[in-house]
Amino acid sequence: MQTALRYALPIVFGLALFTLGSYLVVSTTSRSWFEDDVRRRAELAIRGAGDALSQSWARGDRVSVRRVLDDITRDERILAAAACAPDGSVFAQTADFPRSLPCSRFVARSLGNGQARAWNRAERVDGASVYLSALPVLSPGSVPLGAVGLIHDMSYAEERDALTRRAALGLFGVLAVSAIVLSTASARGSLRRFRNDLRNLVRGERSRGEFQPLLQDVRDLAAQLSPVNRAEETGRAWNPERLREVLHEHLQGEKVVIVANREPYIHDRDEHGALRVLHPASGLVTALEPVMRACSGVWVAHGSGPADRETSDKQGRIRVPPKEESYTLRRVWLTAEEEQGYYYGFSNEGLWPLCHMAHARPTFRDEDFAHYKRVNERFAEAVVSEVDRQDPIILVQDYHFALAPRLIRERLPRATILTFWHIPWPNPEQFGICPFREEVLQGLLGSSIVGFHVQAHCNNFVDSVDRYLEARIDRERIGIIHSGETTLVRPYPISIEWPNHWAQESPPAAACRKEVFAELGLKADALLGVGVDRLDYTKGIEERLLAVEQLLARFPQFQGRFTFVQLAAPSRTAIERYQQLNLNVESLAKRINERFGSADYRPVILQRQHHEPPRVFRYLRAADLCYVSSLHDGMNLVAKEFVAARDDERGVLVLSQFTGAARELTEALVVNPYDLKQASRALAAALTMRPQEQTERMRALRSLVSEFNVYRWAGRMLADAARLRQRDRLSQRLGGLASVEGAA
Ligand code: ADQ
Repeated sequence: MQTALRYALPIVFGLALFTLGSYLVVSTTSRSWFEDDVRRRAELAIRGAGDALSQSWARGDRVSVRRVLDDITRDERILAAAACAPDGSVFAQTADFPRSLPCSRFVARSLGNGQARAWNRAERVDGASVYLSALPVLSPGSVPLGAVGLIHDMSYAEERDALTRRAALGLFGVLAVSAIVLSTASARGSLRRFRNDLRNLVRGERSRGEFQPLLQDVRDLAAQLSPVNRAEETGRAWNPERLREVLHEHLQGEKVVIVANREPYIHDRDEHGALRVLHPASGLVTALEPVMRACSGVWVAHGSGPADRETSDKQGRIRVPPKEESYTLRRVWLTAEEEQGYYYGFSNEGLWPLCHMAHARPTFRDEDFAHYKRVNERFAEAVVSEVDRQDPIILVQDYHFALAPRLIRERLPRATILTFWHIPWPNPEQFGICPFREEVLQGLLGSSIVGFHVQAHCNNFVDSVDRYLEARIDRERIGIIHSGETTLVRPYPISIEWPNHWAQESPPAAACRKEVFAELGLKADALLGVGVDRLDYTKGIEERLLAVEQLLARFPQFQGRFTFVQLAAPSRTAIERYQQLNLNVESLAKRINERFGSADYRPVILQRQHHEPPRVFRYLRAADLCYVSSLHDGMNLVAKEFVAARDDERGVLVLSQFTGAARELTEALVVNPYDLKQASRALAAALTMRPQEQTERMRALRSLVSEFNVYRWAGRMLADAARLRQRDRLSQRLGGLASVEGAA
């Protein structure tokens, strides 16, 4: 034993020195990288503001300079900015610029001694680790106008340093224990072998088995340190890994809780009594499920499947996705009356038609709203029972839960609540007809951030708050200050996963075409159009079929050749308007088939049932065109799914201008679905489009959807949440500053 210690002690001592040395090198190097990065950001920010800043400053336009400073602080690492006049007074500053840092300091450093130069320094301000920069700003005639002072957040550098320290300590522990064990072994007669092995290890040559754990630790340490600065790389594609990085690095790996009415997996029994899992036809589920698989956490939803109870535990929990369990689905059980009032009543007979311009009259009933409130409370309670900290991140989804953000905030005041409204928001006049408008708005303002697909919906929401509540609107930063709390309002255009696993798992496009043509009994030279929707009046299915009728009437060359297949998932069938729509669509299809069909030709094929995604994708891959004719749609993911499905770069998307998607997918043939002449012309153009043009358009569309995918949607929202939390914490630490307000 003594011999062993004689060998072990110097080794352990050596290892301690080695680990300390490595820690100092890694820590100093990464600190200097951070500081370089910060300096570069400061220069880029000021250079980027360029003429706009100097010209506004030279004009004495404080409002414009303030706007430029606000833009600069959109960089998630720049916390506050001030434009400081040469006499040391403040010319303009962002709301959260700390009073403890006088402008005169920045001016003295960057404009002192008659010189204009950049100055940077790491400091602690009121206990917070920050980095200060001062950069001179010159007028177009090179006269110094003053200096811009920037405060950068350095808390992440500290966190990284603490991680490095922990990793180094851990490594030292493992190395020390291993050294003792190995030296005991070496003392038993294998000294020479031990030396050789150690030499090999140091040289990086292949080592023997006993060193494998040490090497693994070294690799782990390297892996732990490697993400430094990675998340900040620009131009990186958004994917599950990057989304996880945002969550782990910026939000310390907190789990995410999603609240949504629809569950991602519905359990059911088939006609033989066998258990099966269905994927609901829902844009929300399509978008959020891949996000949840990437992030993990809990999805709280209404348990609506006939076999849901028997597949869940006592609390209504089940791990999903089936066979690849990575997150928890927490089912909330509703009575038939609750479902009627909350879901069919207030949500779908009230808010849905209220928010869509599709000429359906909203119906508001007191008893529906009472159920809506009660169900929102039940979901808020379910959320509280699922979180494991006081400041969780909660993603509230859609118009079923307008009251939930406030109810959650009352129970968890420090929660970060991101609410995403998946449908349009109407203008204030239209919204004003809702008898419960104030409660709905107050409920939503319990959120830290409210997101919509497009800026126009954000503006409508802000205008509605302005019209109906006592609130202060910060139009520059698009924030609403209500009862002392701030809610940011931001556009986050939703998308789909990319690469899309349904598309990847489908047979090649040519095989899909063959299969679908055989299934529909089409001739090899037939032309196929496809529509995929929930059977909902906002999707413009009647207008779509009318456009097909016009196409066949105005362009007879397509008679006998063109078939339009509509996959329509029955939806909200308990509501009369939907029953009416079902009948209308059926009689329209019948009329067109009678007018243009023959014994072996049906121009319109209606498939009114739920289709599982593999089948939807087979149809999307088989078609010559996809027509999305929504009368009003927040985004419309079918349009993006069609693009994802076409890895053969063929097929034409005809897209309604009233979808959120039309703002992004400009290479589609964009139409007004009410204008049947225009729409039928677009269908004809799609059917006669040269393959080369199809490819060019499809390639452009695919490049766009691949970049602006759902991971980016979620990542940007989570990054904003992280920034909000960071600023909130910093504001608290800096003391006396407007807390959440400053984060806006
Ligand atoms: P939805 O109104 O449900 O979504 P959408 O975005 O088009 O509309 O998504 C529908 C989803 O259901 C797609 O994934 C589609 O493949 C699937 N689907 C449609 N018909 C189907 C069928 N017959 N069988 C099986 N699956 C079918 C709401 C808003 C949209 C917004 C999304 C996401 O109304 O504007 O884009 O949320 O925010």
